[in-house]
Amino acid sequence: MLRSVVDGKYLEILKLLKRAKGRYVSGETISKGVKVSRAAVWKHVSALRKYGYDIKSKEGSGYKLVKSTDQLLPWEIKTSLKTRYVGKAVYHYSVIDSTQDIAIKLAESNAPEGIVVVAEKQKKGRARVGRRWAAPEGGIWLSIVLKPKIPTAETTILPLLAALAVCDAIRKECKLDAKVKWPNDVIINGKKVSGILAEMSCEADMVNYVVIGIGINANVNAKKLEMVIKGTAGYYGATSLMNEIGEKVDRVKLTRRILAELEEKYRVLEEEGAETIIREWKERSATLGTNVTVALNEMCFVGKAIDIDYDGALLVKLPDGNIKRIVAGDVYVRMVKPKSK
Ligand code: BTX
Repeated sequence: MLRSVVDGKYLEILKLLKRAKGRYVSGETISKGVKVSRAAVWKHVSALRKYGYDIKSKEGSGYKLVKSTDQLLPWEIKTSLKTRYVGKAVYHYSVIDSTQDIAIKLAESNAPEGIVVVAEKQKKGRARVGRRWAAPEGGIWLSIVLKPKIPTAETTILPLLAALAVCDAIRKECKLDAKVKWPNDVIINGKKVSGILAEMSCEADMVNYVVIGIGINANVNAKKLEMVIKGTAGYYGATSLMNEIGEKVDRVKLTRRILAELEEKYRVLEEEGAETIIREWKERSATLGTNVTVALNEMCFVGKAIDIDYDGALLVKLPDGNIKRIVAGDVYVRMVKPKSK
């Protein structure tokens, strides 16, 4: 694991290099500015390169930052992060089984609300109802600890809220027509680009914590990903932001935006209740108005998705006119476009 509080000297050197805006900074200037020996400057620069920073060195000129890192390093995420508490502490891993495991451990040991665990790659990414989530390098795989002051029954809205936050962050940061698909997916052109997993601990009517897991296929090769997950439960095609845009996205910027969107929507939920979140979710919905196939345990039925209930449940109108409430968590909804007349 990478220390969440990195050696302050790295950050000071980075600051100097960033301030130079692509120009060389002499070893002597860095050494004086950061108050370490020239040999230590060299050592720190080598360490920064390992974190993915492209730093050139030239005899007689010094060092210049050619390109910042693409890794989701805590200090990069926290720079100009516009949140009050979400993402103020970030734990970063290069490879891990699941960010959910660490976030749950942190939540169990009374970690503050808003703590984030992020990984470059997951070996055993978890999805809903015991499924697996493919999480190769290039994606954004993170978990956030929340401690909502709402009744347990109302937490069902949280996965929808998180999907909405991701959807809006993608729209704003990548200018893509992202939509939400009930209950917790974000899709682009009908294919899944992001999935959300909410795991919680509660006692009676009190929520101890909810860990929201967010997976986004950012700079992932969608074709390769589809080959890995094709045919698995819940599969209906996958895409990535890189595939949709045709170039890599800035994962650090997008992560910051996701955290800010999530904190803001969460504030709205706590202060005003679920109404606004549900309205916004409906505005971005790819599900409402479509015919859906709902697979619920052993049963399967078709109907038209007509609305979202106050708690995030999907309301489906059956062919006999009855309305069925589908509660998130145990169903798989396949959307079928209504036939054009
Ligand atoms: P879900 O049940 O909605 O989706 C799971 C299904 O989605 C899988 O069975 C498979 O068909 C498909 N799938 C698997 N991987 C991908 C992918 N990368 N892109 C598109 N489709 C895929 C979704 O559950 C919950 C996902 C949460 C993932 C995050 S990542 C950070 C955190 N840590 C962790 O272990 N899980 C969460």
